[in-house]
Amino acid sequence: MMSELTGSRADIDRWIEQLSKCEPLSEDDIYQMCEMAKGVLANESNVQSVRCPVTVCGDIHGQFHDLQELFNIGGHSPDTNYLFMGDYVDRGYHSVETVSLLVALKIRFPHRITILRGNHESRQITQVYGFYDECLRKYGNANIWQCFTDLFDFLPLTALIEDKILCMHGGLSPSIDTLDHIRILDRIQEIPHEGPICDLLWSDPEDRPGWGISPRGAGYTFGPDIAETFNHNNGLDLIARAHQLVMEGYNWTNSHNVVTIFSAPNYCYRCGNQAAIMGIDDHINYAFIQYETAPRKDELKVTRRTPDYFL
Ligand SMILES: [Mn+2]
Repeated sequence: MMSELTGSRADIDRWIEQLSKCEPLSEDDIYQMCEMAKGVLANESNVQSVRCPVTVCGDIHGQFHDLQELFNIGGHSPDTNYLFMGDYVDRGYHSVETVSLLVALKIRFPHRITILRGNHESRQITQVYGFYDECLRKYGNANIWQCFTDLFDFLPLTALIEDKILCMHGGLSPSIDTLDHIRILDRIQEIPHEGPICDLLWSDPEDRPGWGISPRGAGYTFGPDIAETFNHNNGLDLIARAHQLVMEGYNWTNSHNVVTIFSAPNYCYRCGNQAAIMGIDDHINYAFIQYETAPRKDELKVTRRTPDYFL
């Protein structure tokens, strides 16, 4: 067991250096890091305030070398402020290193990086889509998986940039009309199968007006009218979200009320998509930066068994 609960700044810097080489941390280091991260994240709001400038990122899904490419293109932390909208784990080959690095950066630079919860930051989903198996493979037992999934309960559900851009992993919920409805949710729990927390992490925008049944089996689809009304009633310019593969890396929907950002290029090492991040400057002007996959000799033979790109 570790001798103390709180690591020093030197410990965290050592973790970041090790993780930057794509080397997993020891089990003791992970325990210590996750305990520190719980302390940081427990103090954040369900609607975490974020200031400009900031760069907004979508799904990463364990594609560690593409996360490094993202930092090469967007700037390294803490020189660039980042907001990640969830889905750090599953699918890709390096979920452990990816989520470890983002959590280490969060505790080292808590005001420079915001990490939201995605629908894959869940005990149930990670047992099906790769993170659980990867933890077993890399650590020989499920302790690290339990440690991380316990931490995931503390991740904020949404972020609000300069009171104008609302960011979440999935989308809107018929149970939520105002930002205060999100603020009062008790988020420290496994993602429920239904209800407002589930919807924020699972819903998708759609061209058809109104609410619809989601083909994912969780969350809803919401049309341009729903997004327009929500943005108007809450004084918002835009909803930025992730969760869906889009071939250009970003995609406008819902009459420009919603933008989807997806930051895993060549998703699952075979989708052929571009990735994108959204840079927002001091004046809330935004611009998209697209990028391609980074070359990776060690992952050329990796194939995923599930062709379901919905999740
Ligand atoms: Mn997702």
